[in-house]
Amino acid sequence: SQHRLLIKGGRVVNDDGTTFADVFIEEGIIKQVGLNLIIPGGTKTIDATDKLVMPGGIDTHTHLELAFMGTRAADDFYTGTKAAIAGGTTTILDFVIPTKEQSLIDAYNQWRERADSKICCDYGLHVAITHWDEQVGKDMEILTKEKGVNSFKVFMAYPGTFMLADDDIYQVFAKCRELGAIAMVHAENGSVIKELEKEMSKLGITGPEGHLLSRPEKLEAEATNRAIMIAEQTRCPLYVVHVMSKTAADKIQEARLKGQVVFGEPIAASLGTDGSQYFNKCWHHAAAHVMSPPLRNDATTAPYLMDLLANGSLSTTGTDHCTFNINQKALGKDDFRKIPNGVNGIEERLAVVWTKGVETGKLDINQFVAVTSSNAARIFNIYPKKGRIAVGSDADCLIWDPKATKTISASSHHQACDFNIFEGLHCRGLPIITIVDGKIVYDNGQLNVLQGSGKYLHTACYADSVYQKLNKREIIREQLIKQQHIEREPYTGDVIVIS
Ligand code: DUC
Ligand code: ZN
Ligand code: ZN
Ligand code: ZN
Repeated sequence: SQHRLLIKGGRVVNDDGTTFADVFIEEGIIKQVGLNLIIPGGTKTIDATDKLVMPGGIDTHTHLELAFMGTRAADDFYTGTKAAIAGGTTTILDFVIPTKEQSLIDAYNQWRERADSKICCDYGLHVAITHWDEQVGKDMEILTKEKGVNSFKVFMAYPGTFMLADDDIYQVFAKCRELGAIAMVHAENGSVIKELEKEMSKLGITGPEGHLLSRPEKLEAEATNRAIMIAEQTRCPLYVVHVMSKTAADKIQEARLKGQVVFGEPIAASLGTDGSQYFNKCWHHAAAHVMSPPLRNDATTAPYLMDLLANGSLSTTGTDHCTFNINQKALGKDDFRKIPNGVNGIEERLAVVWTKGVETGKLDINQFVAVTSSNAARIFNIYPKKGRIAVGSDADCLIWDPKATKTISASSHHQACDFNIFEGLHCRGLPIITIVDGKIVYDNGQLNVLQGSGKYLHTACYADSVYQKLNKREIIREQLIKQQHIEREPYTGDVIVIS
């Protein structure tokens, strides 16, 4: 029966070790892991000889059917998660982004409604804070206490729509700290970008290369550093989304070496391709790569980010999957500022990380599981329900063939979008079977998903773990400040007001 599965003869890979073991699944849960298991009759067996059995991927960063820049992302919760499953991802974390007029709760409900009817795998939600006032603080509390949200993102870019100034960012981070939530940031200096964009138009640069030229790497590194500083001042853990450059990654590494709780997320695009395409003579090729922060125009960034994943300075991999068809990108045909921002990745991420990380000898197979799944599960507090092959965990698993190969192409991908920024990339290491909720939903190229079958993950805030460390620091900091308090004779002379 479909309710019982035995995965036999494979190597079970978790982030902390590898064992030869069989895995027995019943009613969507892993019930036994080991050898010589006693299995009820009527169990379907999957032969995993010479294959790896791994926890399904967790994509920490998606924007399915997002209304953005005058249009809506081409992949919705159905096509997006179908593609995710074909690529070995079995959980996504999408971003609720309220409009200016919308309350956080309204926006959250809207996302739940959209996702629940279409989604094919389990999902969680981060919530973006696009303006700050006391009501927003109260809504953040409701979201954490009643709605299962434990992460909030601020934008340091997109002035006029999403961008927050430093004082508001401080308030959001302080609130996260109070609630035990994790603060997330899109780190780019939006105000300076706006000025550089104006300079591009003055110089007559209206094509996609202007997108790159108006968003220099320094602006990403500066904002990353500033977000880290504000997180430090508010004693809040910080998660930097879409790390796109070497110098931004360096800021995260430095802060971690000093003991600050900061996590960095490179994405499939920043690990698997580069920004040279912004100079492609073909407009739509260049436009397809437009995302923010941009891909960097050098061959050294991607391997550098992989090195930092390997040494633990960067923690997870997401995608920022937010696809637009060529005719949607064409909204910006005369002005790069109007090209909808977003790229592919939801389907390609695991193959890209394996090809660029494991095949190159930088990551071992346990690190591969860590950066594609387990670390995300731990950071967003869904571990070990997700991110682990173990008794009691959800049966979201992959049968991975390290020898399987394919060439990525828009002509064969499972996304709704008509372009793929990884076109032509030759990958080695692929999922051959994807199991979601104990069911085989992808088997050697064949998808068998059920629209609306995915469930929302209620995530809890942290009361301890990373926070214990922060609580200790908070006490030490307050003691240090108090020690510097000076007892003084009060001033008793005149006070003169000059008006
Ligand atoms: N960047 C993108 O490229 N797309 C969606 C939102 C974002 O910040
Ligand atoms: Zn972003
Ligand atoms: Zn072309
Ligand atoms: Zn994003």
